[in-house]
Amino acid sequence: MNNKKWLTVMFAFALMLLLAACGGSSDGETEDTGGDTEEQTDTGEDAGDETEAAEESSGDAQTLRISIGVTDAHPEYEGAMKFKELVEEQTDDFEVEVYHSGQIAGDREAAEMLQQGTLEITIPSTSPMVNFVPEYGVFDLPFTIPNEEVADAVLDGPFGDKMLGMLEDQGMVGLAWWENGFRNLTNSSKPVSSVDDLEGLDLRTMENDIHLDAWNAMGANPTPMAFPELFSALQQGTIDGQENPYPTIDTSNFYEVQDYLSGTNHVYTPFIFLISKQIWDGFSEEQQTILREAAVEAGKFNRERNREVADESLEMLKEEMEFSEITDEELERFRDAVEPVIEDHKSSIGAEVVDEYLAEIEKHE
Ligand code: TK8
Repeated sequence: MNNKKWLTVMFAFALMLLLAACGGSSDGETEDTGGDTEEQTDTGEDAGDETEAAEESSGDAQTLRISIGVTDAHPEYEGAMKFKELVEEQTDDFEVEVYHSGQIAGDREAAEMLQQGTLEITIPSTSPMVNFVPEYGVFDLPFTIPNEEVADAVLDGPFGDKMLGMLEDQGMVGLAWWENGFRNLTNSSKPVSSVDDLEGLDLRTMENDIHLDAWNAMGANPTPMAFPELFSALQQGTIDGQENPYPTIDTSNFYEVQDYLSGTNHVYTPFIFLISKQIWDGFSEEQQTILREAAVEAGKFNRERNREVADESLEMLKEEMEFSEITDEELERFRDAVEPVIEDHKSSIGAEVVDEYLAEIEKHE
């Protein structure tokens, strides 16, 4: 082969590689996105923006990616953007990127990525964390925390501090408590206003044995599933219903594929702000202080917004869905049905920590 011909072959080969590389990257971002098609287009665009922003910035700023499961209309996203603002106004050391709608991963998988150091930050529900630290199950005991004021007192006090520290052995550092909120049931087959109405309903639960057992005890037929898969499962009718706080039912558009809403308020789920320990250990004390304070501050903002949005969402959802109030008398029957589940799980969670949690609630009630 003469030189000229060789060059032509090389050029053609290089061009092929270039084309393959361009084609491969364009749809990667949207692949894992949950939710409906509209949401997928949305998240794809946003992810693209973030990437461009990261490329534009110069210097040695370290990128901190935050993965959340809910959409960019949710108060958790607002809190994550507040964290970004607070960190970036104090230091040039970090650049924060927020990935919503489970584009990176669902709660459990994101936590595993933190352990491996392949993702920096996630803000999951505490419930899937029982798969790492069983003590987190206290937060899954139904009908324990009665209102947001008690939730704040328990989480912001010594009990909350102790729980935050428990994931360190698992390679994750807990920096702050945020709020997912009180969970409420939705379904597509019938109004549910009593525990008897749950008979035979196929429900999605979080990946958590206490939730599974609780719904079984109440007569439903629960299946665990990661959050990013939930919208399409509801849409396709592979399950009848699910339970989540009002802001999520609203911002994940569940009301489009669910007709009935019940004000069960059966359990309060905190969000926990987690950073990879591998990555955290590489930061200076000063950097750690900035990140911790920003996580706490953004968490206060998130809780405040979450409560406002919960009220607004409920009003909106009442227009879109048939709402069933649960009477106090009926709620007693829900409580009675799950009572044995609390007893059963006491030993798997740890009897001592369960008693401590219940005493802490009682103190602030
Ligand atoms: C979002 C989840 C979610 C939770 C669930 O990542 O899985 O139902 O309530 O909102 O944390």
